Amino acid sequence: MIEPVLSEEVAAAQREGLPVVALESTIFSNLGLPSPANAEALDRCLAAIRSGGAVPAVTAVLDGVVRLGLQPHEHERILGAAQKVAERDVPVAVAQRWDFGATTVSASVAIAAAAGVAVFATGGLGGVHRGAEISGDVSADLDALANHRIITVSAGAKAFLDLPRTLEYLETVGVPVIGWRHDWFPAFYTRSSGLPVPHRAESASEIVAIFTALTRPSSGMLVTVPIPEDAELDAAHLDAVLSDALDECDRSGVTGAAVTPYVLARIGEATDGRSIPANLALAEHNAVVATDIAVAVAADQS
Ligand code: PSU
Ligand code: MN
Repeated sequence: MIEPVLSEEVAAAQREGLPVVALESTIFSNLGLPSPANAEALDRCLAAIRSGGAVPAVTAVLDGVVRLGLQPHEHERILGAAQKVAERDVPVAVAQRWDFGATTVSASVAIAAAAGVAVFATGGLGGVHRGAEISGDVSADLDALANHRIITVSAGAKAFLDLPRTLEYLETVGVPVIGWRHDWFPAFYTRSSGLPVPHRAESASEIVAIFTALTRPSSGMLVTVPIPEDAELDAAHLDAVLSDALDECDRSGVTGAAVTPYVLARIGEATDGRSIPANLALAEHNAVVATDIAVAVAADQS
């Protein structure tokens, strides 16, 4: 079983029932965002969580230790070269004492839920990849949401996924998907995929009420938050870029865990870097919403 080592601050917050928001580390590593945007993303997410009155808890595997909540001097380490750690890779990263394992959503929800943290913020969730009927490529993020008791806040799932199948999968594994003040499943850089979310909520207290009423002892839920309007990218251009990038993956044999970092990098180039500020804006905004929810969770439990 995962037994994360908590920072003193996160341990104290958990003891005292104070709000905590977990963050993954893949998006801040060289697999998620280029430098120096990754450092800015981390700073903005940490600041948003603190200014909303919660304690941020970044997950990572550092020197073979599963961590939840880092010291300020350690933040530098998660900005660098990383080995991607999904939930199934956590035991390997520990046993082989990986220097820096960057945790994805699946690993992060497993780690945060193991410590009883109720809220986790990310940028975009992994999901069912286009062509999954052939490749079988379905992100472990989806099963992790179904198997750990935590609220995940994301800007929907990445646009280059098969979003209808991603929603179907979440339905199959019993994960509630709740649109945050919005009727549409967001497509990361754009506010709507054109697919309706099954349910919507207007407030953090509604989210907490749903979380409290979950039917299974250890399953989670997804809150989808659209990218702020002023940061949204042009959907038509993005579609063209995505198709090209996915074709390139096919041609050059990029598969599995390498697909997401590859496509993200191509989108960055093809949008003249405009995907980067969009990514930062949505990650920060998700952290803001997650903090509101974490504050409501703490109030509910006190
Ligand atoms: N979305 C992003 N940047 C990322 C990811 C998603 O905009 O870096 C990462 C997340 O950590 C997510 C992971 O959990 O990609 C999913 O990877 P895969 O498709 O291999 O499961
Ligand atoms: Mn995959």
